[in-house]
Amino acid sequence: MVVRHDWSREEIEALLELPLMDLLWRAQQVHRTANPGYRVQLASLLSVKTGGCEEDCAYCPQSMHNSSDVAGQPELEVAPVLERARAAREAGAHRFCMGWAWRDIRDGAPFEAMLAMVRGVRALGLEACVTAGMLSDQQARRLAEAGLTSYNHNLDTSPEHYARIITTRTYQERLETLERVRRAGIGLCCGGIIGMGETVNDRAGLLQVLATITPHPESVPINALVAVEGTPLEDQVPVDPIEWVRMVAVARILMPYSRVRLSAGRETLSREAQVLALLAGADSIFYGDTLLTTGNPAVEADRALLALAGVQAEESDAERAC
Ligand code: SAM
Ligand code: DTB
Ligand code: SF4
Repeated sequence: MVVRHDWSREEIEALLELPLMDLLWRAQQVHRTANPGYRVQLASLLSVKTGGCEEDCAYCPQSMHNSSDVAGQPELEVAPVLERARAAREAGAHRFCMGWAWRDIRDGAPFEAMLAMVRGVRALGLEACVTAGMLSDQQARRLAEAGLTSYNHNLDTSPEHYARIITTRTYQERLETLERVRRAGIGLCCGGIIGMGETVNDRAGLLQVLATITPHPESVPINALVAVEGTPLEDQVPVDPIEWVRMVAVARILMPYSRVRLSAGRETLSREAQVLALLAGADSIFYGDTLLTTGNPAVEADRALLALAGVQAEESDAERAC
């Protein structure tokens, strides 16, 4: 299969607007070639540092610029985080993702604790992912040495729509963070959000930036906005589930070997829409009843969803060794 990095925005917009049956057929062909076992990765999330963030991301309940109910809380310590990682592994997770509501990573004790968490999660046989804002080359190198599998830093939307969503950090700064992660040899997890008032052309613009990153990000989270009270986006109309499926399908076609992860927003999506998203080529979900601060489907519901769709969860190294 040819993997391209030169998609134009027009080509991508045309894919987003294909008749649904044609789009699903194309996505299926790519997906079945790239992932013949139809394995789905289960990734559990934990917010290590919640709330009180200096950035003004319009969607985020953790921003100090917004008046959501999320109160700033002290950071979790290493031992309880590893306890949660162990529990996630017991529940069947393959990757454990940890989030910090920071503009950028702070050196000193909090960073040393982050490194200890990464080492501990890896020692449990799980993939480790961190999302904590911008970082320096030195911090990226130390995270790589600690065994970090992947760093999540999203572009969120198109370069044009971005300034309507975030003003305290530029698109260019985000791209530079992604470069630092790559230079350190850490896997890249980078995606965005739909349902923030963007046009189809904006969605194509986001996908174009992602699909021209060489090599493609190893994982691409597709979030549907969770419109949280107290954020400037609290009144956004929920995204049409079929548009969410289209976004997943086009991400799959453009980035055949990347994990396309169904991220925020699944709690309010029907079982049928989620099955359609799996059909469209999604091969990962966030697994566990909370994301960072908002809800996610229960573990039992997700197990039932995978069984219904007839797809298997990826096994962790620990399970494989058994
Ligand atoms: N502070 C770090 C950062 O911004 O990179 C890490 C945490 S941040 C919460 C991770 C990502 O979660 C954001 O980039 C955004 O894409 C997603 N996110 C946050 N709030 C969301 C919401 N209400 N709905 C959908 N996605 C959301
Ligand atoms: C991503 O793209 N989505 C996840 C993860 N990466 C860190 C976070 C979703 C957060 C949804 C809002 C909340 O729970 O606070
Ligand atoms: Fe802070 Fe990240 Fe939320 Fe933006 S998305 S306000 S950077 S925690």
